[in-house]
Amino acid sequence: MGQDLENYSVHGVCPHDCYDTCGLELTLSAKNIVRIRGDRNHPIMNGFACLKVNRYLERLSHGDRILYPLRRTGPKGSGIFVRSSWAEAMEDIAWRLDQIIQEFGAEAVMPYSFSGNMGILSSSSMDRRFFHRINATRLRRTICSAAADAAFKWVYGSRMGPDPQMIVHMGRIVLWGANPIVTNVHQIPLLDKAAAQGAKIIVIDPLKTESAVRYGVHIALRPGSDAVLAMAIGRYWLKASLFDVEFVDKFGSGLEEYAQAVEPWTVPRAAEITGLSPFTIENLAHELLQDPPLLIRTGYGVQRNRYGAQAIWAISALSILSGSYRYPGGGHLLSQSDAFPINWDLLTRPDLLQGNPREINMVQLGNALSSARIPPVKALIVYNANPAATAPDQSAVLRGLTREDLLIVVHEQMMTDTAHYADWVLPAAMFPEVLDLHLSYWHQYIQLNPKVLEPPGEAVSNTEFFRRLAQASGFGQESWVHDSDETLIRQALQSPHPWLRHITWDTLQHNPVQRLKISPQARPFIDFGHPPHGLRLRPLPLDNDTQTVGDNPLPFQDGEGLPFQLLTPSKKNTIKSSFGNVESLLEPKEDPTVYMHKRDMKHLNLQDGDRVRLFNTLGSARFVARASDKVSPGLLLSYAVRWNRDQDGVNVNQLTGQELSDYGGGATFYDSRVRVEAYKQEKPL
Ligand SMILES: Nc1nc2c(c(=O)[nH]1)N[C@H]1C(S)=C(S)[C@@H](COP(=O)(O)OP(=O)(O)OC[C@H]3O[C@@H](n4cnc5c(=O)[nH]c(N)nc54)[C@H](O)[C@@H]3O)O[C@H]1N2
Ligand SMILES: Nc1nc2c(c(=O)[nH]1)N[C@H]1C(S)=C(S)[C@@H](COP(=O)(O)OP(=O)(O)OC[C@H]3O[C@@H](n4cnc5c(=O)[nH]c(N)nc54)[C@H](O)[C@@H]3O)O[C@H]1N2
Ligand code: SF4
Ligand SMILES: [Mo]
Repeated sequence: MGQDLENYSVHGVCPHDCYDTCGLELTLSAKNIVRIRGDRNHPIMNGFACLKVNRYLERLSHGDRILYPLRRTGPKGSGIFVRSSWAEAMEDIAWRLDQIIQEFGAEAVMPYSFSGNMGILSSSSMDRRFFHRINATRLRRTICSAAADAAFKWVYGSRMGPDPQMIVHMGRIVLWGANPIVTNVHQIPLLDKAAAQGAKIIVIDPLKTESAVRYGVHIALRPGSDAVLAMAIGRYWLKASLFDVEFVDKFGSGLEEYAQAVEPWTVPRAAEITGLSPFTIENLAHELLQDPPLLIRTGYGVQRNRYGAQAIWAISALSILSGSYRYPGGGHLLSQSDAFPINWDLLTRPDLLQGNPREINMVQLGNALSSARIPPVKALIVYNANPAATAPDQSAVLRGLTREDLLIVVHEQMMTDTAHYADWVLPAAMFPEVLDLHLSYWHQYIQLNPKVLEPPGEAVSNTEFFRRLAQASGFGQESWVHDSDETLIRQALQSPHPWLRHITWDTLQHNPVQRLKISPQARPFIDFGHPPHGLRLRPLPLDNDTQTVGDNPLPFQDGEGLPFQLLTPSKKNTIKSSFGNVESLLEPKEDPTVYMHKRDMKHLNLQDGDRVRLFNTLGSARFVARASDKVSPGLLLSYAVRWNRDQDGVNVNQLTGQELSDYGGGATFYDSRVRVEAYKQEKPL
């Protein structure tokens, strides 16, 4: 704690779904937070947070904040509520859940949550215990990274990578489907340092992003064609004997099957599919092997399509064939999610589950709510998520959310698009108001977030919400309900794993930021975490064989009169829909914008600033068209995710579908095909 006469500062952790998981410095005066900034003592933040979190005070006391339990009185989706009490809310919800379970069975109850607060308590502790105990439908939390996670596990056995701080020692860095200036801003000083020391940074992205411009070398391939590019490079290396035979012999497996799988992908054929020239592909194949160490830094953009898992597999193969893991800091960095060996079982208590309730993939929420299934979903409990804005096939989702026979409970901080559809809206606390422990999916620090403020009104943490719901549901006699937040953290840290040595509740009190006990020099999968099956080059056992890359020409060609492919990646000043209501972060009266290539605009007779409607068989939405050189012809760009309430009650997810990726059941947001029409006046499609 830093001190001056009246103000003092405490450590906090940014809870948002972002690679950086920033340590923050909260300055308090008379029990109010007066400033939030990046932690000056954290080795990665160096006192800097980001555009969004520098304005956090506005979010903390925002007019949209929900302060009391609210009961719906108007029609579903009208947003008409009256203030109620926790007692009344819990009694009514528990009674209705009980009725539903008696009539339809416990699988008629469905949780829906993702990463509103990434702390382990807020995202997966008491909530999981509650749903396990009642045997509710299990949610497959796939909306973000499931294809990549599954492919990564297939290849390497677990989701780990080199220490991100080692990137400064690399000779070659590939940013593959990642845009760190927007989504991982604390990587930028590290990349800049690497570049200043002579590293070559190559950006592989269909869009000319800010990161592509900053680092100069940009490979603008067609979206969804990464697996083809990576296979062609792998084949080229095999044919020219350019790969690291000794490394592959010692640590790899499945080379023969790999060679068979990549055989069709000659450089000319890959050039046709990727839209790159044969020279660019061959040149890239040579570039990747020069000036090691090589780090491939993949982002999630590369896997939000029907070939997403194959892309990750094929890119991973390059990290193995090049022997990049020989060097400390080299290899493939996508996620560190498995690097934190905490005791998930004690935290989430899968032992409370009886039997084997069905699973529903969250990408298919629309189908789950609006098409017949047995049992039907009769209760939806939403927390840490805003699916009315962020889930694909929004028409189906909104149709489901307006069902009068569906009990919808939303625990939220803000009156979001989803909260509008609720029967009950319950107020949720924000990060300075809750105790939590944070891991990261990028760096290797574990951090404590102490509670420094009382929540306003009657807001409660996620753990407290589920404790109250469990008690109202008749589980008050069971010990799992009564574990305090401190106990939950102590349980999570009960692990014999050497990486967590001395990281305990007590040491975290004095030192809230602690590095896992892994040497930055240790090489993943070589010095630790070596999978019994070796590093797998063997192709993925796809969930859906029809999705083998190359069998299906889409999304590489015009499809069914829908000539444009629409990409909807992350937006600089929001995190998905979070921050979408913080006025100072948004342009005044900012219009929903779609960026187009000027050749396409000319072809459609559009001027910069014209209004257009994008549509496909799923839905439609209105935008302002802007000419941009970020996109190539045939591509459209619109940053996600806006609040529906700011765009005719719908957003860009009107145009995205529920199809799953080739493996791992991931989302395919960036496979969206659309038509563009000048928009003059309202008319039915
Ligand atoms: N400011 C901000 N930060 C965020 C978020 C946010 O919304 N805003 N979201 C957070 C979340 S939830 C996540 S999951 C991460 C995601 O952050 P990233 O991992 O960076 O992923 P995306 O933003 O989805 O896309 C990154 C890039 O992939 C490109 N891309 C799209 N399709 C393809 C393709 O087929 N091939 C290739 N090679 N590239 C492609 C896009 O053009 C984009 O530039 O960021 C987190 N951080
Ligand atoms: N078109 C398109 N759609 C996308 C994507 C895309 O690239 N393109 N990306 C997808 C990806 S990668 C992701 S991860 C998803 C994210 O989708 P969501 O999980 O819906 O994420 P957010 O929009 O950030 O909404 C999180 C909500 O949780 C609330 N919240 C925050 N903290 C707490 C808390 O402690 N308790 C409770 N109860 N609530 C809290 C916030 O107020 C916010 O409304 O969106 C997906 N949607
Ligand atoms: S949103 Fe990301 S960059 Fe910004 S403070 Fe949070 S973790 Fe850091
Ligand atoms: Mo995500």
